[in-house]
Amino acid sequence: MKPDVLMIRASTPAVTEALERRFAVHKLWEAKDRDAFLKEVGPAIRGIATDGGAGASAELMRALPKLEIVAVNGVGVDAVDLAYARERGIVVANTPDVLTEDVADLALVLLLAAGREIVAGDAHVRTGAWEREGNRPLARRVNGKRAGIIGLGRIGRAVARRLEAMNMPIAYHNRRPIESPYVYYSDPIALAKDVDCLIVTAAGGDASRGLVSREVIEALGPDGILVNVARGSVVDQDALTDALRDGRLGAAGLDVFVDEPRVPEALRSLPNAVFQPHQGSATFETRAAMGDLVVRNLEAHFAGRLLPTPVRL
Ligand code: 8YV
Repeated sequence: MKPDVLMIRASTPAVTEALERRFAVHKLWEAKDRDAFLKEVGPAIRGIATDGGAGASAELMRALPKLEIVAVNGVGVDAVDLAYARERGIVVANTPDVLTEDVADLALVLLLAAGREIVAGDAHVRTGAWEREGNRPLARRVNGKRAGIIGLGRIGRAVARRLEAMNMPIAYHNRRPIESPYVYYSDPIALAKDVDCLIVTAAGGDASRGLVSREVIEALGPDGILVNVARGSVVDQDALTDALRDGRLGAAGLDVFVDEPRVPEALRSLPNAVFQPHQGSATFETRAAMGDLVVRNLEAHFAGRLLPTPVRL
């Protein structure tokens, strides 16, 4: 008998089919009455397939008494109640490494797009403003500027490699220094003071909540560029909005927000910010590799084998 797996959100047809070949898949997002659906299928569910945003709350896991594994289609597990999973002996898997280079690419895109005002330039051509009004004002250089990375993990290091190619001196903030060629700052405010561009690649969750505070944003200053491809929770979004509006921060490139997909109008309307709707890992290639890892983690678990990419709880 195929193990029963609860899918939280829709995935690509290929991933859904791969799951359906191996498991009895129950699609939570299709349920009209979530509670009634969980009451009906909940007692049989042994695995969850979810994504980084939806995760798995304690409330959801409580409705699944036979739950053994949560497989996340993403590297971030901040939306999974890890303490509850640990308590219940539920194992958690994620999809590290396969998305690293794509997320780093997007960080670089956002940094350059924010600095060089790519979106406004595009509109200038598209709307005919170039012909009507003439050239656009000058924009900020990015290459050679000092870069700070908040969270020098796998993705942070992949960003750093790209910035090295752009001749940017690199410093970073982690909770503790790690083996790396870059300058360590224990204080994110001091780091922001000393750099021109700050790129946020830290894991989400309580440990990093509000780490890029009002003070950090102020320290980055009116010529500074902030890029966030991590989680909206790492940055004080209200402070960021205020600083961008008042010119106390130069520009921002944001792929992630506090309450996705809701982005406050006050932030959305700012001309010195460039946005993406949480697209860091959203390429055909990476999403296929992530989906494959989700399937392989579930498969390994139900076959009694070691998981390819377990999360240490
Ligand atoms: C996606 C992500 O949001 O890996 C993560 O932590 O944020 C992303 O890859 C998502 O989980 C894809 O379904």
